[in-house]
Amino acid sequence: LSSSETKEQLEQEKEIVAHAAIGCVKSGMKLGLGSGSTSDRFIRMLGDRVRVEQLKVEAVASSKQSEKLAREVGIPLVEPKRGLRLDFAFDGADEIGPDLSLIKGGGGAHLREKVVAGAADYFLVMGDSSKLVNQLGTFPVPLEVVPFAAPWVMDRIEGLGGTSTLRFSKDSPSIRYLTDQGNYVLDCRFGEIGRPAELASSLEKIPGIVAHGLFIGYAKAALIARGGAIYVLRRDGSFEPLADSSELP
Ligand code: A5P
Repeated sequence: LSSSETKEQLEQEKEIVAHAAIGCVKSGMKLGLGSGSTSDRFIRMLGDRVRVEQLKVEAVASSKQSEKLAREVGIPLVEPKRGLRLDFAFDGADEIGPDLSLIKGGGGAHLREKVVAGAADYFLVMGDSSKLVNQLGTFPVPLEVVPFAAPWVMDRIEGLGGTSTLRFSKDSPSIRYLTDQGNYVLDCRFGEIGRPAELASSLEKIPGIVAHGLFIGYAKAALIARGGAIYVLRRDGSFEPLADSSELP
């Protein structure tokens, strides 16, 4: 495959996996909406179902961008509130390990994505075939950091054997990228991450990191599109074709 064919294939897989995930949604559900290109597709499809089938759902958005899109397509939005639990949260990922540990935050929204995933009874990840990896670590781990702390967080990352790069805006490369909360993002490389949970707990000890992009123990399952087929990766490591989205959870 040429790289453009591959890109086209991955775009198609994103469409197929978002479509499969939509099959889990039933009227009356409270949902968490992820961020990124796969989640955007999911949000558009959900908007279609809300309009066409008069599906009654309420959703919490995990980024300003997803919030804007959800409003545009007519999904009723709610804010976090005491006692609110979500039936499902749906989101993409940058890397999906065989044990469902994830790297997220390529789009810089991982803090709110983690909050939303943590408020859901079932966090379902949607991935094209490029997202499934044997070991995490090719994609850098994003850290949302308080600007004041950034230089010392970079020193601490070096102390852990990693390297970090401050993220700049894609549109204006001289401007630092800012998260929805007004914080910086450091993209960190640690080589292959053999023990993601250990790295996550080391990162959690560093003051100034508001959220890291490792999601350990959050996902209940991942839907992976490969060509025209959808597979389900579960916590027990099973990886099987999905017969019917309603079999989840
Ligand atoms: C956003 O902050 C990320 O966590 C996304 O979920 C992740 O980057 C996946 O994005 P795509 O669906 O665009 O690949």
